[in-house]
Amino acid sequence: TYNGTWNVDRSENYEKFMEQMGINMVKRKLAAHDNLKIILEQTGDKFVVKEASTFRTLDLEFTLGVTFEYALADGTMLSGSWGMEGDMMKGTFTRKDNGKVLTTTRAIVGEELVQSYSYDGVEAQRFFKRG
Ligand code: MYR
Repeated sequence: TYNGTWNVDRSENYEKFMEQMGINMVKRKLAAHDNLKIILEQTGDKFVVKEASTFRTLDLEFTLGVTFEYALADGTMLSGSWGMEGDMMKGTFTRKDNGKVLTTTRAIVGEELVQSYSYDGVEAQRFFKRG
């Protein structure tokens, strides 16, 4: 189950990923230490998400397979949805400013939640531990 509190522990290639996303260096440096915390609560197809970081706190809800909008911390708007493929969450989101696609997955691997990100040929991962 994805339910619970997840604190980011470490990231792989996240700096490169943010660069590909067009995030400037100052923001990338800050984002590398954003202390991201995600609280997930799934009931059937519905997820309630609470996100907290050094940048902001945000509450949102989505339903699997249903398109919603999501603003990145820098204001970039995404539109897309999450689905389930087996036990893995797979999200496909489109940037509203340039139409490019960002895909992301969440999976439980051992004791960790691993989120992968892919955009414009660059991939990254962030690893979360239960809080
Ligand atoms: C959620 O389930 O947490 C809300 C929806 C997430 C949408 C996709 C998130 C992509 C985040 C990419 C961060 C990139 C920063 C440059």
